[in-house]
Amino acid sequence: MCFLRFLAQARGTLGRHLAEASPVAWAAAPDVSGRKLHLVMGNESCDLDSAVSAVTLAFVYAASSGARLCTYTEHSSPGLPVENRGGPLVCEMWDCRARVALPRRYSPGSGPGCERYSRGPPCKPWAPNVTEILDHRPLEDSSPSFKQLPTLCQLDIDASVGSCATLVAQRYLAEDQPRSTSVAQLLHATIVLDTINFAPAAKRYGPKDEAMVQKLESELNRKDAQRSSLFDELVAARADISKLTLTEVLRKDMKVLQTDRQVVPLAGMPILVRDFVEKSGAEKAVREFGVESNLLVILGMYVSPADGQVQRDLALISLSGQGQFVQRVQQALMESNDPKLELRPHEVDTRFMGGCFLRQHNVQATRKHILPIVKRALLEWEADHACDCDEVYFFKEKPQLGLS
Ligand SMILES: [Mn+2]
Repeated sequence: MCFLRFLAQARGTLGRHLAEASPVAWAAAPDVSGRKLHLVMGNESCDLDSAVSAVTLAFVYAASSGARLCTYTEHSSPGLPVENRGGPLVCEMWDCRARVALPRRYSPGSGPGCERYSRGPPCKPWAPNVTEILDHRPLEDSSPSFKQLPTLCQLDIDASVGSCATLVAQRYLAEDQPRSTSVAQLLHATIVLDTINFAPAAKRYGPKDEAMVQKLESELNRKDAQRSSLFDELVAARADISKLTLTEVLRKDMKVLQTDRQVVPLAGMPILVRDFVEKSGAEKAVREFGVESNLLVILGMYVSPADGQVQRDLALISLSGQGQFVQRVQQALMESNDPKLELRPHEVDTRFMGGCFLRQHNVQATRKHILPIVKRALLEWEADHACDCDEVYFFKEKPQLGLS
């Protein structure tokens, strides 16, 4: 099977199901045996790893399962900014305009078939139909979606690898068929990028990443010496934000932290936040990005094209002026020991939108490390302030009742 033809077919299938058939029509359609719809989803931020893992895994499944219908989409959680704001969300690989925000048109459970899932904690409506999850981040087993996963759902969660593409490469290489140079190239490039080309200083890889890249290179007849020019090319492509608006730069690689009471978007950008906020229109972009959230976390990274040196910084901004809340999260990040982020003020301070801006001197720490620290701080804050609403109500009402 040809990978490009598979992609075209998958896109056509998805388009037909979403554009022409309503969920009602799906529900009414007879469940013809052998016509199951398999969905393989990446996560909402649609980075290179997410997109490549989803499409290549779909290809492997399609060829090995004999499924007549196999398609893919990006994961878009209902209620999150990615889905509703529309516009050209550009990911690292291709223009997402051609893609469809699935949950808006499809009511889960109404269509024939089952869903397969790669990457990320599944969003709630899909969870009961998920048959498999591949990820290199631990799943949140406390989340309601996790509890809805069927008992037979296979979990392939391996935090030791730097790239989810490594887990897909393992599947791809384990079979004799299908073979595709495009698939091997995509998986190879993604692993090289995600592991920062196996840079020892960044330590973002494990033995499995190395083994899979070597196997892919032997399939592609490449030498490992060619990796660094490929890496440079990929880094330059990823850092090229010249065609994006500033809001798209913020959304390009975002994750969303959700608790019962809050939604906190975390942006990951290929430039330092300190440089981003100097650009004209930055404030408008930040407001668009963080509308409806109490807190925005923006992580910046700059890789020097000359020597590959990495710099990182971060910002915490509250659009609703929740200074104490920002301070609490800042404190949690500053005090973190696992890992120590080594956060210190920038040489030149900024007052941009009243936010908190810090250089991160431990450049090995990534969003993967920062996300759980922020989440813990949110939950602690919520636990401490759980009674606030009742108390305010009580004190407002009490004098009225007592005095009148
Ligand atoms: Mn990844």
